[in-house]
Amino acid sequence: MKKLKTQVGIIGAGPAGLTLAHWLKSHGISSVILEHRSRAYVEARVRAGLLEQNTVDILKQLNLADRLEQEGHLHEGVYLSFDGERVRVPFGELTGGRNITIYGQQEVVKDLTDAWYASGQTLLFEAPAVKIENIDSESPQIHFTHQGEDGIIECDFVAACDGFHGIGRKTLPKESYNEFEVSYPFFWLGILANVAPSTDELIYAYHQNGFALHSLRSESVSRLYLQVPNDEDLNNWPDQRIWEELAIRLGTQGWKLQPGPIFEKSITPMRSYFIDNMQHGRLFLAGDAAHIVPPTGGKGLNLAIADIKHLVDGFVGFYRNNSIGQLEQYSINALKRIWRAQDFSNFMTTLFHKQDEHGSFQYQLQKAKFDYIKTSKAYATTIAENYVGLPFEAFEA
Ligand code: RFL
Ligand code: PHB
Repeated sequence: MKKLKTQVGIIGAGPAGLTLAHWLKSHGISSVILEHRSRAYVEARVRAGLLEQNTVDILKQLNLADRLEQEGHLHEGVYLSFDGERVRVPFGELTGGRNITIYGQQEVVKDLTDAWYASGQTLLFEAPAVKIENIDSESPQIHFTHQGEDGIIECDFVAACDGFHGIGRKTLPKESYNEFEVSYPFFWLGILANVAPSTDELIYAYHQNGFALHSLRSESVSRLYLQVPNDEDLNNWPDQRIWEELAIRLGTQGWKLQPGPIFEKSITPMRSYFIDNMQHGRLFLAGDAAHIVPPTGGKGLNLAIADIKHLVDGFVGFYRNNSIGQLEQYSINALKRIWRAQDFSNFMTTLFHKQDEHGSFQYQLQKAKFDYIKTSKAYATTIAENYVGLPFEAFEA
């Protein structure tokens, strides 16, 4: 039996778990990370690309942003398109200079993993946590397996950063939280293609055929998404059909979408989910383990990092200032932003996806919102400040 001892036992080497580990280390608090999957699998998993200002600031502050600063793309605005009419929402002038950066989630994960190993710390890949015990005591344990051997982490606290399907939420006593869930009646088909982006900033589009999004990863790699029916079969979408449909939905006068070789294709369900308590005893949940938003606002990874800020405040209070107060307030503090992000993600999803017949009452509401963005600086500001991410002070009542 492998036995490890640390202050905070972390389950999951996604953005939440890795950021927590680094941030704790910067305060002299020890942790060990367990990751179910292999390093190759985690580093190849294609997901988010949009980093909020707060996320970039945190990674910079932790000295983890060298490559992000070199290779990430700063975006100072976003294009919104409706029935072929495109408007730009500028971030800088509406938010006092806050922006977003495009940099792949798996690149963040690579950078943080490299830096963790470079500083001689422990992260076990292919080491699933199988059980969390004694969370009501002052010395909880995480049971795991690694290389055919059983193991145990003895720690002061367990941080379950283990994503939507992890064991953290399953360990939380059922009676300690309420659960909220909405499933949308459409999926996203996402592609990565070896072609220069046909846009300098992201384009979100409503079209009578459905939603489309043009994002990017680099000067030579484009990331695009299409709204497709629930449970759609990828086989119905050969490359040519994808490019044709993207060109129709994103189209506007005088603009052309450049197609190219697609090297990754996947389908994602669209869901809003969260629980209204993220802690019990010595167990704390962060990131997708506690909440999922539909990706239309680009909030999931950013919310995960925001949770970590509150959790670090709590652990620093406990270890450095001998106070449990902040830790006890963790869920309450994190939930303020989670509610805001749930609302914004739902807003962006319902504004740009086809939900009812083109021309229906629902459509007219969507169009009324789009027209209002064009004419009202106040409305555009609301969108811009949520999109780039509200500063932490905005939630301090
Ligand atoms: P993760 O990234 O899922 O990491 C959890 C890790 O825990 C491991 N794990 C375990 N390890 C040990 N023992 C166990 N028992 C374990 N069970 C699970 C898992 O293998 C995994 O490595 O959660 P985290 O850290 O909370 O991060 C959340 C983000 O990954 C997620 O919210 C975003 O990817 C969502 N998202 C987006 N977020 C953004 O902020 N901006 C975006 O532009 C954006 N675009 C997206 C997205 C998600 C998408 N998909 C595929 C769901 C676009 C898409 C298409
Ligand atoms: C992405 O680049 O993958 C991306 C960007 C913005 C979103 C969702 C995904 O809203």
